[in-house]
Amino acid sequence: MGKAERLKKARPPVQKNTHDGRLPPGQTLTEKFPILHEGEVPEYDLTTWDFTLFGEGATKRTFTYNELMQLPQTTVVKDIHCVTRWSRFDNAFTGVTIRDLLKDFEIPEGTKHVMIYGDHDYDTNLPLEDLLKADILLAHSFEGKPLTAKHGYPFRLVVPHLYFWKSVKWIRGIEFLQEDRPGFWERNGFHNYGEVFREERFSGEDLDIPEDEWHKKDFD
Ligand SMILES: Nc1nc2c(c(=O)[nH]1)N[C@H]1C(S)=C(S)[C@@H](COP(=O)(O)O)O[C@H]1N2
Ligand SMILES: [Mo]
Repeated sequence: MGKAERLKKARPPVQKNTHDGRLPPGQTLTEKFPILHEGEVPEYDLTTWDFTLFGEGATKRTFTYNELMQLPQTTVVKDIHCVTRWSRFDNAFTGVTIRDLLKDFEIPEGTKHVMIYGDHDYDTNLPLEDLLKADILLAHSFEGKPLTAKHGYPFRLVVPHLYFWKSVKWIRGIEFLQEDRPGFWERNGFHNYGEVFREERFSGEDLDIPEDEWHKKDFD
């Protein structure tokens, strides 16, 4: 059974205190930081690591690790929400805002969506408008320290208003798309957009995820 199918079959959690509307529906608060991903944690040599902006009609632009670190640095403090029902408040991520990253990059005319790519072979789609929100970050640090390997070192995307599967770890590039296309989880039963307060968990039939799904995972 696929992940979406398994989660859909389970009982919904009893709704508890929603922290004055701050906790999205169906979520449980945790102070730990669960670790979730498909496949192995990649290892990198930062002298060969790179990050690429590309797409139809775009002039491809590649950044080294040092080039990204020299761009203006921003810290955002945000709540994050995983589709497996954990939420964590007040997470301080530091890095480069997508707005700063794209300052000298010409986004191809007609771009409405982007595909975000991460190792190993992970991808997820976003509307361009969402990517360009002021708080969207290419993050290298969490709570003032470099991201751990399991949380996405050296860089991950942070998209706080959508479920956390959109926040690609081990990010390697962004493709500018003329036509929307589903990414990995979007092809596997999850919602194309994933807004947390509207509970956009699945595509198609809207059922529930067990409260304890994420307790089975690793965390730090
Ligand atoms: N490259 C990559 N990024 C990924 C994933 C993945 O499998 N591969 N999983 C996503 C999912 S489903 C979640 S919930 C978050 C988890 O991030 P965390 O482990 O730092 O909590 O990473 C997202 N980013
Ligand atoms: Mo997830």
